[in-house]
Amino acid sequence: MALKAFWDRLRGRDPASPQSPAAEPEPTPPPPVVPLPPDPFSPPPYATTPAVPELPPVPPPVPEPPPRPAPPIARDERGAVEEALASTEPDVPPPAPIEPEPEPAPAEARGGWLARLKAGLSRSTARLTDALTTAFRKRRLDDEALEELEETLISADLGLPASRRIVDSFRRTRFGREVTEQEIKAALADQVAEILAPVATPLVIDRARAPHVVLVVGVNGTGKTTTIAKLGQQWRREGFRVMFAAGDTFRAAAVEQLQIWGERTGCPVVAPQKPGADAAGLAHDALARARAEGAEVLLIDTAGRLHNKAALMEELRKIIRVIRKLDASAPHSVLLTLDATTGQNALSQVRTFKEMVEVTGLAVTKLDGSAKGGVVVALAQEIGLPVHMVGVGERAEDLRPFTARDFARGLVGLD
Ligand SMILES: Nc1nc2c(ncn2[C@@H]2O[C@H](COP(=O)(O)OP(=O)(O)OP(=O)(O)O)[C@@H](O)[C@H]2O)c(=O)[nH]1
Ligand SMILES: [Mg+2]
Repeated sequence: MALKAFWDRLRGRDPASPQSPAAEPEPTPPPPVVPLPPDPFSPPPYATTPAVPELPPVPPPVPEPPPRPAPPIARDERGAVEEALASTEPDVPPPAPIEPEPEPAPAEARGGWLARLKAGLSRSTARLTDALTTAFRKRRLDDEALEELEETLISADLGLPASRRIVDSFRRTRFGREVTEQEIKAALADQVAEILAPVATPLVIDRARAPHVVLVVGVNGTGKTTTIAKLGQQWRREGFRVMFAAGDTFRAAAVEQLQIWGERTGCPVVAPQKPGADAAGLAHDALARARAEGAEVLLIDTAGRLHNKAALMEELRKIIRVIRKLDASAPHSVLLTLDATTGQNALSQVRTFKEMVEVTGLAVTKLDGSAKGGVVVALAQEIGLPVHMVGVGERAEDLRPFTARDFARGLVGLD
């Protein structure tokens, strides 16, 4: 039922939304606040761009673009993020010309994203299930088997603490019993779901903030800009007025990428007038404009790569300092994007970004790729930050809430 409602909503048309003019380069005092129109679905009062074209009712299925290979991130824990931050990731290629977003066919909707999640997790799943099968077929769950289970879980990126926790639970409840592979898988899925459940929480927009400011941070290539586009689309369809700020001011291609997503999703974009403009000033202007124009959500994109960690930290902190001059409670969410294909490196990325800013939640992207999904369990156990959503593709629709049970069962290869 929930899926049907979801697709029904997806098929319903949003009112086309105009886009904004370019932002002022320097912070300016906010113009007087325009009162909100009473109907939240009415077009927002942003002034300028052409309407987003009406989508064809039932477009033919469009083949998925091949996922971009993950950026080369070092696996070494110490210094891995430093390296990732300093790496010379090539610029994101300019996005394709704007075309109407294809509506996914309903047939794909049913189980489509779960199937993609499972396909993406298959690398982790295969490793887990192969090892489980070998270790436990017609065997008692004795000390040796439990040790093998622990090694298997660690090598599937679940990390030592979560692996220990799972194995201890097996030891308590099933020790010495003969177990089937199915039993082990189901029990493992339950254990994993138990670890994930406390962190599986949605990012809830507080309309009273007007706007709720979401600062999106993360290593380059982890999916910040794409996740902003996906969130913009999702929240617009839920009736929120959403604005984007192109805070990754260094690269013209990054600004252009967000502008194109803005047009596709009907979200106005506040962009710098020239590359290299001060990101904090841009964020300040964007917040002033979002307030003045009655936006309910402001998503701020940021640069993932500066020449070193200290420079990135300074830039992010400055953005926060400056927007707090307008709203002392902003940003209301600091969303860290993590590329699931990088495995354990995600943990050191979270720790590094937590030192820089107060990260409030995670978006785990590229779970449709050859993901090392086990790391999400390690993140839940060792970091405990909310995992708000998962990315399962490159399209604006390819964002899903993170659900513990689905993920856990996908990880161990159960339907
Ligand atoms: N398959 C897949 N690809 C994704 C997903 N999310 C993002 N991508 C792709 O990953 C690449 C990088 O995404 P971006 O959103 O540009 O990443 P970014 O963090 O903004 O990168 P920088 O701006 O360089 O810091 C793009 O090619 C995206 O299409 C996802 O969930 N699945
Ligand atoms: Mg980007």
